[in-house]
Amino acid sequence: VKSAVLGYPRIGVGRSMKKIIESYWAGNASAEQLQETAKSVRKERWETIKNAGVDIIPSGEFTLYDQLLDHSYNFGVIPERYASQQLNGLDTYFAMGRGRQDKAKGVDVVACEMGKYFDSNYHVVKVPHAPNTEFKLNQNQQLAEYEEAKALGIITRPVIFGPITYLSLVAKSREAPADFEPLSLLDKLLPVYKELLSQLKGAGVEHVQIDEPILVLDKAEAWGSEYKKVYEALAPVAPKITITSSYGRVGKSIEYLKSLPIYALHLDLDREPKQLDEVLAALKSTDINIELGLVSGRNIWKTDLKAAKALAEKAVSELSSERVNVSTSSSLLHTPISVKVEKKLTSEQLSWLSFAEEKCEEVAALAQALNGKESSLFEQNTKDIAARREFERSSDSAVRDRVASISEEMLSRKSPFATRREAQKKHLNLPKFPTTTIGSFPQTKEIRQARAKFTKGEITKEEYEKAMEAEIQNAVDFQTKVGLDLFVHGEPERNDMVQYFGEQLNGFIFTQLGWVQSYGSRYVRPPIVVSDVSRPSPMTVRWSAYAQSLTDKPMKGMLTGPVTILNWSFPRADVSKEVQSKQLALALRDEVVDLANAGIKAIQVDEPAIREGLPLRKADWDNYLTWAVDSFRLSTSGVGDDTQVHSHFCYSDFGDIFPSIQRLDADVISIEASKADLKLLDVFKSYGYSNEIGPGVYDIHSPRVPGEQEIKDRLEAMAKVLPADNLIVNPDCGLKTRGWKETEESLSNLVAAARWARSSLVTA
Ligand code: THG
Ligand code: ZN
Repeated sequence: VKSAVLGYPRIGVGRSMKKIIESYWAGNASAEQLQETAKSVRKERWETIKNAGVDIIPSGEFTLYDQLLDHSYNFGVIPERYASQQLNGLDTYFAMGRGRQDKAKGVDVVACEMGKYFDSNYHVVKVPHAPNTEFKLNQNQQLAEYEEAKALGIITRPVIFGPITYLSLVAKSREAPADFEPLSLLDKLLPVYKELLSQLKGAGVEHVQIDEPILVLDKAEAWGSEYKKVYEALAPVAPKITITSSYGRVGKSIEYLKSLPIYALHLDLDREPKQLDEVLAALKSTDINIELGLVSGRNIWKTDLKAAKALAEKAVSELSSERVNVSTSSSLLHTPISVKVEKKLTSEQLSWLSFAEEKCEEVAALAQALNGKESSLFEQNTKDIAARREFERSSDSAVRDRVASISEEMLSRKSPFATRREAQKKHLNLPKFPTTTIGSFPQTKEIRQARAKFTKGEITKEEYEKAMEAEIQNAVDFQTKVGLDLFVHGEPERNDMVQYFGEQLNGFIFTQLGWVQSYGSRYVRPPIVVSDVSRPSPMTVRWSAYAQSLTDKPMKGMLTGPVTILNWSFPRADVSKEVQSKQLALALRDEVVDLANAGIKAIQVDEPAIREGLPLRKADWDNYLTWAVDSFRLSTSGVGDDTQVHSHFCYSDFGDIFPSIQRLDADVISIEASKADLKLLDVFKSYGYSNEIGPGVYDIHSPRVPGEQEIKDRLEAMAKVLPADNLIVNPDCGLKTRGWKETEESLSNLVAAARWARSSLVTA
C-alpha cells in the first residue's frame, strides 16, 4: 500500500506567493523575482510532502493564479481581447485572470468570469470557449514541473484536469450560439492531451493523476461513451493513469468507469465512505486498482486513522494490498498549510487539528500501518481522537434544548408579505424606487491600519471605537450628501463578513495564519466551529444604533446569515450541518430582535453562499434546501410585521432553486444582475415573484463609473419585466473594495436615475 497526496496549497509558507505576486503587479518586483519565488515555493511544497513520508507526490498543480486558467493558457486558449494587447506571456495570463487597465498605454480589458469550484469557497477562472476555439500545446507545465522536481531528487506524479472535466468547467463565449456546449470541442482538444501525455511518457514519467471531479455530478452518468473515447485514446500514449473523483460519489458512473483502460480509480471516502462496497464489487473482476481518499482535503480535523485503516482493510481483503493505495480525498488546497505555526491555540485545540502538512503525515502513517508498521503518530492519533470525542460530549445543553424546541411558528413571520408591506410602508416611509446600498463602504487604508494597530495593542479599545465611530459619521454624511433613502452604517468595524461574527460567538476558534486561497492572490481565514454555538452578547447593535442616532433616515442593520457563516467556516464533524446552522440561526434571531428593539427598521441578513452550499447530487438537494431556508426563516422571523427583512445574494444563478428563494420570504432581496443581461429576471417574472427586489444596477467589481443614462435604461428595462412598484435601486454588491471618489460619482448617478424613474416610469 502506497500513500499519495492529490495536491497542496499554492500560497507558500508566510503567504509568500501573495506578497510576490501583488508586488509584481504593483511594479515593485520583476518577472524573474516572481519566478524565483514560485520555484522556491514549489521546492518547499515537494520537500514538505516528501519529508512527511508520502510515496506519491503531486506536481503540475502549482499555479500563480488559478489551475483551470493555467490549463486554458497552456492549451493556447487566449481570447482575442487579451491576445491583441501586445503583452508578454505572463501579463497576458494575469490579464485573463484579473483584467488589466493601463490608461497611458490604452489597455483596458476585463477579466474572464470566475466561478465557484464545486461546493467550495475556491473560485476558478473560466476562459470563454466558442465553436471556433482552437487548441495547441503552448507549454507543457506538467513536464516542466516534473523535471524541476526530478532535478531536486524528487520523483512526482504529474497532475492534470481530464479533458471532460476541463471542458465542463470553462465558460462559453458570449458570441457562441445558444445551444453551444464546450464539451462539443472534445475531438479538437484530445490531440493536445495526447501530445502532452506522450511527452510525459517520453520523459520517463511512470504515473499521472488525471483529475475528473466532474464525475461526481449527476450529468456525468450519461457520459459513458465520452469517457471511453477519451481514455481509449489516451491510455496507449500516456503513463499509467489514476483518475480522481473528488468532492462526492461516482454513483452510476462506475458502470462505465470499470471498463476504462486505466491503472486506478480514486474515490472520495471522506464525503462518501458508503460508496466503497459498490465500487469494490465493480472493480474486483477488472484490473483497475483503487486509491482510497481517506484523509479529508476539505476539513481541518485530525483523521480518525483507526477508522480509516478499517475501511482500507476492507479494500485490501477484497482486492489485495498491491491493488490499494491511500490518499487525500481531494487536493489539500482547501486547507491552511500547517498547524505548527499557530501560537495562540491551546494544546488541547491543537491536538484536534490537521492542516495540509499534518494531513500528509497522516496519509503516510496510514499506509505504513496497512503495511504492518503502526508508527508513534498512529498511536498518538488514537489518543487525540478519543480526547476530541470526550470534548464533544460536553455540549451546551441550553443550546441543544433550544434547537430541539424550534417550532413551526418560529419559522414564520406573523403575517403574509402583503400585510407586512403595508406596515413597513408606514414604518419606513420610503419613496417609490427607494435607493440603498448593499452594506459596506470603502475599506480605506486608514481603517485597515486602525484595526491592525488595535490588534497589535498599539491603540486602546476606546481609541479604536472612536475611530470607527468617526468612519460611521463619515458614511452617514456621505449618504446624506448623495441623497440615498435607506442608509447603512458602512461596516468599517468588520474584517470579513464571516470572521467578524465568528469572533463574537461562542463555539468558534480562530487561527492566526490559517489562510486558504479564495481566488488568485485573495485568501480567507475561515473560523473553525468546535462546539455548540451561542451568542454571549449583542454583536452589531451598538454600531447600528449609533449610526441611526446620527440621522432621521432609516438605517439598515447588517448581518451575515447562518448558512453563509457555516459555509465559509470549517464546520465541526460530529454534529450535522443542519444542527450547526440552526444553532447559528438562533443566535442571529436574537440579534435581529435586539436590532429591531434598538429602533432599526430594516435588517439585512446576507446569504451569498446559499447557492454554493447546494449538494452536488440532486438527490441531496431537498434535504439541504429545507434546513437552509428554515435556518434563514428562523433567524429573521422573530420581529414584528413592520420590520423590513432584506437579503442579498452575490451569485444569482438560481433558476434551479427558485422556489427556495421564494420560500425565504424576505421582504426585499438584492441580487447581482448588472453583468449578465436581464434574462435572469425572467425567472422572477415566470414564478410571479411578488416581494420587493433590487437587481444590481451597476457592477461594483470594477472602478468604472456607470453613467446616469445607463442606469435609467437599466431601470426602464427592469420595469418591463417586473412590477415597477416592487423595484429597489442598488448597486450589485458591497462597496468595500472601491474608492470613495468613484463611489460618490456612481451613487450620485444612481440617485438621479431613481428620481427620474419616480416621475417617468409607471407604477400602480
Ligand atoms: N468572505 C469569506 N468568503 C468569501 C467572501 C468573503 N468567499 C467568496 C467571496 N467573498 C470571495 N471574495 C474575497 C474577496 C476579498 C478577499 C477574500 C475573498 C480578500 N482577502 C484579503 C487578502 O487576501 O488580502 C484578506 C482579508 C483579511 O485581511 O482578513 O481581500 O467576503 N469568508
Ligand atoms: Zn454581493
